[in-house]
Amino acid sequence: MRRLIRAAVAVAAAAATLAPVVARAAPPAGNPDGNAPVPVEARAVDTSNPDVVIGAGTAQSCTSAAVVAAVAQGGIITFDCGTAPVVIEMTQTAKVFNDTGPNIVIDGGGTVTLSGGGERRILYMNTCDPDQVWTTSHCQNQDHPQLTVQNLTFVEGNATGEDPDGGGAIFVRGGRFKVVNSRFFNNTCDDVGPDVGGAAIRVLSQHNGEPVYVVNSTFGGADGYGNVCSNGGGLSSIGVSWTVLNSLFSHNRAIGNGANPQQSGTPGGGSGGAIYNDGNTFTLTVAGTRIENNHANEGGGAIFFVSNDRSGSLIIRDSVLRYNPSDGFETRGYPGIFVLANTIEVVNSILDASQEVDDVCPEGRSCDTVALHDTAGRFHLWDSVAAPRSEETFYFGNPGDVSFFGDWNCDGVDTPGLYRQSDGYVYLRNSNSQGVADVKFFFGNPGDYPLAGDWDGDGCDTVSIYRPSQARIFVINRLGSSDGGLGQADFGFVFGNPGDTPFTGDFDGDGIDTVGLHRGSTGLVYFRNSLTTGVADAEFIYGDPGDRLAAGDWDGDGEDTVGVYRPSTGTLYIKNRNAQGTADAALVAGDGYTAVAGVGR
Ligand SMILES: [Ca+2]
Ligand SMILES: [Ca+2]
Ligand SMILES: [Ca+2]
Ligand SMILES: [Ca+2]
Repeated sequence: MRRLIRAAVAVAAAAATLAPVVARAAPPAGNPDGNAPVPVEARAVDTSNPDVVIGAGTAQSCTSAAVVAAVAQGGIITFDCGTAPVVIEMTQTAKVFNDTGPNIVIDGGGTVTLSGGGERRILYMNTCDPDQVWTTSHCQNQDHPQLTVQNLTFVEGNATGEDPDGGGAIFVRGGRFKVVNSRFFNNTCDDVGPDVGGAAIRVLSQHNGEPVYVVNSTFGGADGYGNVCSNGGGLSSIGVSWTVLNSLFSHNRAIGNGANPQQSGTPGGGSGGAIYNDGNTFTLTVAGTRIENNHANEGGGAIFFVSNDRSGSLIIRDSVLRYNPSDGFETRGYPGIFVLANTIEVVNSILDASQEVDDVCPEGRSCDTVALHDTAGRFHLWDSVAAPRSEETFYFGNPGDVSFFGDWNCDGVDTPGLYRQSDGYVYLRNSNSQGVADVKFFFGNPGDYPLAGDWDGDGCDTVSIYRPSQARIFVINRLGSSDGGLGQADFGFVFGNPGDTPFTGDFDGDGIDTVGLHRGSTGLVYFRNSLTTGVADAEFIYGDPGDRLAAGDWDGDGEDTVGVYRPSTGTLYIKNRNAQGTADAALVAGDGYTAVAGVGR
């Protein structure tokens, strides 16, 4: 039976409005790279012969009251709101009655958005709620109703303070539930609590433990669209199995704190940035899915999966889980995941703590890359300033040596050098590999800092020194050899303040390297473009106290600019202009590096 449902009077606030342009630019449904096979029972339902149509061809006819009435009636529900995308502001939660259906399908046709306005949950089904009619004596395990939402967008649902709690956009207990081609943006639930979760969806008590299918759907998907709750920014459940296919979760957050059971003196929560699954025997299958840039205050920036009796299974296939930081805890070897399970199966998938960052070197340019020096005296030379990337590692020198890079043999490739401050010895190597020094000499006084650069533009780097006690730079355009002393500097000049750390680069692209200084306590960076005494040609604040600074031509435009390695977060921040402001790229490098250098190759 096909019936039109309309509100008798379209109240302005309750009527649909044409979606603003920004809503049309919102992330699409699903993971475009997902190719997991979708079982027939997980696919969208044919809604070409609906039982109920909401609206009469215009946005104004699509009201909250019409949606509430249609859902209460059940059956196959579609919309006729005109061709343009519409947002229906719900003034009441739409609730399923358990004696309808048993199949209930809500199909938004790809143009309908249901909004909770930040005020209320959008959709509710609960076989154990007497107000929605009890249809069996065992409400927690019954095969109906079977609810499907498809081609719909849910925004700004809010279940804060609700009982039962969680499920900002959708709460389901009992029967079966399925989500296809749908999107969830900016939904919320309680911000603290040990077990409350599912800013987008919370599900309990599915029939015979059969899975909830989530297919080709998006949760968050871009900065400013994420879903946020104490636990489970996307999905949350107890004792429920899920099969998540070809979907995208990003920018969702679990913001509670104190975990579950909560540590004393805390409100609890903060686990499962994207997905929070608790219970005994259940299975979470994630396939063809991307989970990226979600965050948990406690455990599992991407997935928190706890099978209390260790009978559950976590299966991840053909998926990418990348950069889902867990501030509290995660399972070793599974970045972004905390898991207690019988079986953990990861097949053809990427689990990575680092963020994907496009190569900062534009196509066709020749750019510097990065080398990091670790506390063990090992160099890590990146093949590109990008993530993912590969790196070469090799030992050279002793732990504690001051490292730098330069082109000692004028072949266009930078290789490492070391300065042993205790005895003023310089050790240079002409290849990026383990081995002894190719060139060795002494220069300067104990306590001096080494400076590598091409001070005369002849294409060869040499080693000069900065003497902090005098704030004086001694420049020399030749290398020593054979354990000899280097003799007199070519010239010297005063620049900088004692305590500042020197760095070198060609900041104006004239082919001559000059000297800058970095004040670690404040992040002040200043440099001159000539090797003479005088005021700085540029001065700006970059980075935090404690950052390690380097200069390099990251974008291949001929000018060296700053980058910093931040030990506290293990992150490298690259900037393509010598000025204050946000980094052009932030790359997770890892912990435990003492120095960073720009490396020409
Ligand atoms: Ca070289
Ligand atoms: Ca030179
Ligand atoms: Ca220069
Ligand atoms: Ca540059």
